[in-house]
Amino acid sequence: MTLKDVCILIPTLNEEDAIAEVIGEFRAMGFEEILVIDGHSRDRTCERARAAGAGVVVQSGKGKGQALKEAFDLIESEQIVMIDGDGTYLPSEVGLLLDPVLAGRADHVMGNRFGNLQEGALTRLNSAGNRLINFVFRIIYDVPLNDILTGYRAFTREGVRRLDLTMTGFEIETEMTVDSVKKGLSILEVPITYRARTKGTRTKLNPVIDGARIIATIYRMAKTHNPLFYFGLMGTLFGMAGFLMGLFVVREWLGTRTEHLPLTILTSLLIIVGFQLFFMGILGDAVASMHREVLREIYKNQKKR
Ligand SMILES: Nc1nc2c(ncn2[C@@H]2O[C@H](COP(=O)(O)OP(=O)(O)OP(=O)(O)O)[C@@H](O)[C@H]2O)c(=O)[nH]1
Ligand SMILES: [Mg+2]
Repeated sequence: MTLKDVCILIPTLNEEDAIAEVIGEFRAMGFEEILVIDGHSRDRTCERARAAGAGVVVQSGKGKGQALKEAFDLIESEQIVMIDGDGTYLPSEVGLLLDPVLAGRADHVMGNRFGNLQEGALTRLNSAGNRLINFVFRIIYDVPLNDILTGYRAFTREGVRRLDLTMTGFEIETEMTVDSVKKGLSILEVPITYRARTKGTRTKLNPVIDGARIIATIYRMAKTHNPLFYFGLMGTLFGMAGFLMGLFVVREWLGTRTEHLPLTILTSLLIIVGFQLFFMGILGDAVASMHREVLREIYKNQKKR
């Protein structure tokens, strides 16, 4: 196994002030296969990346997710490291991520930015948003990961091939993490450094819009992984609404003998729908566990062959 079997993958969009240094550091360490997947930068990112010794492909569509998916299909190296092109991650820490993959100890290694989060690297809003998102993830998926949105990761190509990625934007990291959990890849989290972006570069991430999209993705993907949570949450909301309305109806009747017929019907409907959703969750849960078992068997057999 040599560094020749490793591809360094860097998505970029207008990162002319940072990209050359990121590539240069990897080249200095002996990495030869460096692929920049560019999102139609309007600055000199592509020229600088080429001059620094990387292969450059301009993505066919839009968004970081679309870029990464397109790049994964192009890469033939056995191991893949992905890193942002904005200078926020340290190329010198690549060993932390790559070594476990090379040693066969993990299919997917994730760099935990909270390991060494430097001043100014995350705005207060982004930091709070990240922590909230990780908290929600841990509740739904019950996997002890601390930084599911990290942009510094290493994979085996085999691991990446097993992922079904559909998101085009900044939801891609969520999808990579969640689908790795669903597919049963061996995941490892290692603490890394996260710096403030290189001067002159600008974020493409909108904390409110992208944050909401990410939480929606986590919840939506729970439908097949944790149906009890997915349907249970909806069922609880319906049930609670029914319960509160019922409380009102009963109090009115006990107090003044006033009957609220339409509200009574609505109350019963809400409670019934709430219970039904809950039972759907229980059924879904059984189906999901059976499906997981089948997948595991199939994968085990594939590996044996
Ligand atoms: N190819 C491609 N790359 C993108 C696109 N959007 C962002 N990127 C790159 O993806 C990486 C991450 O984007 P950032 O804007 O830094 O987002 P972030 O790291 O989540 O947020 P910050 O904390 O603000 O750095 C950077 O290298 C961007 O240049 C895109 O649409 N296409
Ligand atoms: Mg960044």
